Amino acid sequence: MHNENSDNTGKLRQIIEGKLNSFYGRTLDNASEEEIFQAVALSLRDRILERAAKAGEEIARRGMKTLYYMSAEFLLGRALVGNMISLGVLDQYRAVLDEIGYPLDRLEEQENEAGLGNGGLGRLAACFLDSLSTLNMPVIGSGIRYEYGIFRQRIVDGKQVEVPDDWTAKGDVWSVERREEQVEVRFEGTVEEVWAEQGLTVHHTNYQSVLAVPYDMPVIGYDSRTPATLRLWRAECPSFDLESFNKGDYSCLVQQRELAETISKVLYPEDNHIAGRMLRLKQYYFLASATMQHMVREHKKRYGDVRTLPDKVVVQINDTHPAFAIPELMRILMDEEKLGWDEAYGIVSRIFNYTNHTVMQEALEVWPEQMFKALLPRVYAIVAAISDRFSERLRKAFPGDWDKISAMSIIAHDEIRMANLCLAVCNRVNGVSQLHGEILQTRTFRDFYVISPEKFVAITNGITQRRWLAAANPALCGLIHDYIGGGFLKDSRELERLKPLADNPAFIADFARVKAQNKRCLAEHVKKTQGVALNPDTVFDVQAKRLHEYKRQLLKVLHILYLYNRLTEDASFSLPQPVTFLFAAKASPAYHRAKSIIHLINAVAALVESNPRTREAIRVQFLENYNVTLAERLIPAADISEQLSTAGREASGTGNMKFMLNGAVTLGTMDGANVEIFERVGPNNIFIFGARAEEIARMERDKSYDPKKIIDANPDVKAAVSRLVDGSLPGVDAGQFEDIYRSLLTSNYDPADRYFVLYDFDSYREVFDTVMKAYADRTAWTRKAVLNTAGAGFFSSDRTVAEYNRLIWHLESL
Ligand code: 26W
Repeated sequence: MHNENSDNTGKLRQIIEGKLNSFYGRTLDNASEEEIFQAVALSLRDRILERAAKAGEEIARRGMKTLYYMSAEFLLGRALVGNMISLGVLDQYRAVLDEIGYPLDRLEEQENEAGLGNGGLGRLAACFLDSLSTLNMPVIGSGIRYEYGIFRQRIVDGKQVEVPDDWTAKGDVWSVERREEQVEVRFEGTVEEVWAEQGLTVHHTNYQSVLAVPYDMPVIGYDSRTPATLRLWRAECPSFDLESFNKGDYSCLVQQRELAETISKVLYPEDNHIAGRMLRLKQYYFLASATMQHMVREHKKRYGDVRTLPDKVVVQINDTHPAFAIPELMRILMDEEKLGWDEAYGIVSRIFNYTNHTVMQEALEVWPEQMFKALLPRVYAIVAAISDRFSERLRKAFPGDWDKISAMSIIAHDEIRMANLCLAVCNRVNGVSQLHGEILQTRTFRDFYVISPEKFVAITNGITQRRWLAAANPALCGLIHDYIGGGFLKDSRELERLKPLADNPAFIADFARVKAQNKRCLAEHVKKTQGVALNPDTVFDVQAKRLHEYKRQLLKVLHILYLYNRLTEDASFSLPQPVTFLFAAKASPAYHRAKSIIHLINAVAALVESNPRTREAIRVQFLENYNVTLAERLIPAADISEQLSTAGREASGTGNMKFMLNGAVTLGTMDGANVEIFERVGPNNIFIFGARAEEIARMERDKSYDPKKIIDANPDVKAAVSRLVDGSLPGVDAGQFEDIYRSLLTSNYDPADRYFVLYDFDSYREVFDTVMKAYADRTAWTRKAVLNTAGAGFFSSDRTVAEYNRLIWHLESL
């Protein structure tokens, strides 16, 4: 055994050295740490690509159906350790890297994470690829290879500053460029329809061409024979056309080149809000067209006939952003493959499925009709035709009900509504938690549910336990492994076997020790990166997610101000133990109120710090630059998981699942997947507060909520809110937080306190009190933590993906 291991490490060392030699002309002695990282990564990529080659051949040979998972975002994070775990070579690599003097924990810092997403939707796509590969299902993820991912966040004087994220600055070791598979994407120009004997011919002239060049990143799941392909498209200018060059049109050419290359330049950092920007429209059509051209080309190469497409492919579109794929496939089938409308539509309507991720009105994607028409004349004509036919259907379904017909139309009021297009055409439409699915059917898309109830499904989100337990929390993973074996990595339901261990004192002690260790690690990391010392012996109470009003970071801030007031005014008031409130969140750069809330968090942190009595009891720390890599350190160190969204607004949440899996106890509203977490852990192991979704909906309907009444009736709320504007926050200009204050109390075009922060305040305060008392009984608390980990099996993305497969995709496993 010992010999075999040292043989293996010897071989592995040779392989890494070989990569150093052939790629960089270096040896282990003179290579830089960066080169070592690249060599190690390349050695892993080789293994993955070998499996991919075999799997690809087998999939083609058996004629297996393939899923195209289309998404404008894939929030992958770092790949190094995850790939080692998936390939089952982590220990081997660890040993070799120790031996050559580049311990893995240090080497992994060489990798810039691929942050090609904003938050939940993008990270979900990444978890799905891991799970699909783990289940050996054929999948191509299709996205955009943004040159700049989500911005890096610095905090300067308490305020967010955005820094460009040049994630490929050191190259991109994992990807394979496939230039020979490039396709051309056409924008603008004029379209002419010519009817001749052979049928319709469409002439598109004077268009602008952009090249879409694919970069394939293999993503391998745990112990998988079938790596997923993540195909990311990069926009390039077509090669110089000599004629215009000679005509002296040089500057025009340079302009066009720039235009082309801006398409994949940067990820839009808005989350749950969409402004009708032309460049964004270009990005989304670019993705759609490249993917559909590639899909049809592959299919024809393999099977010859586009009519069999629905037997061989299925497309899932991750929210509406890739929905241009629908008219684009129509275009290809009609204009290029010469099918008639009905036949083309029959194919398209069997292929596409749409996942909705938000009920926030401002996130529903609509495009100005004129912009759309000018940019995509042919695709516009197809959408208009789909829209006309759908309207006819609506007139039959709802005769005379013009309001309803207009609300459901695809094109109306000079706008193109992408969700309505998806609802009209797709085979299945799904919500991402049970509650969210219900809200889609009964409210958001109620009228669509009336005409096509069979389309609607709800599939609760999930997360991959490989990344969010094995990679992020090796200590806890090891502990679980020692007690119940490693089966849970492939079959998450095995985590249930931890349940009886909640009453095993040895296990409880081990579990608590791991948590304490993770808290120390986080504290060390924060010390290193931000230069501040956290006390790991305090409770770590964490709210980490995008900054958005509906997620109600503000509720927590007001509660901290309340605690500050009580601690400074009432000598008899105390907390059972000191608490560190950790916030981590990026705000969209144009979302001023969200940025202001970040500033407020930092101002409140300074206020708490300025007083000796409050400083002892509580501490507020904002952690810079929340991304996948930070999440992997932060989540394993959390005691309390704050999930405070206004009930009915958070479609699912997936952070809630990551915290739960890592033994944090949820303090949250009955929203999104929190409802299902509650059902799985039971009322003793979760802390629920606040108005339920129906109550909120009722108040919204009858406009009965008036936050002023709450302020007047509750002096604690009043005192906390007053702090926003009474000049008592240190280092803050007068009027700085006026806007936040007004958002709570004044209605202008928005209702006052539209997210019911003050309404839920008292309920939050009460439950926080209960949480603090519960935490004081350390054994009882750890028991709750264990039961959370034990109950998290359901929330594996393996289960989610299996459900999509059963209800929508119908793929076979290799
Ligand atoms: C185009 C602007 C834009 C960008 C992103 C609009 C909307 C989005 C996403 C739909 C926002 C998002 O990430 N939604 C989150 O999706 C997660 C995965 O399903 C859910 O768990 C979260 O509740 C939901 O907010």
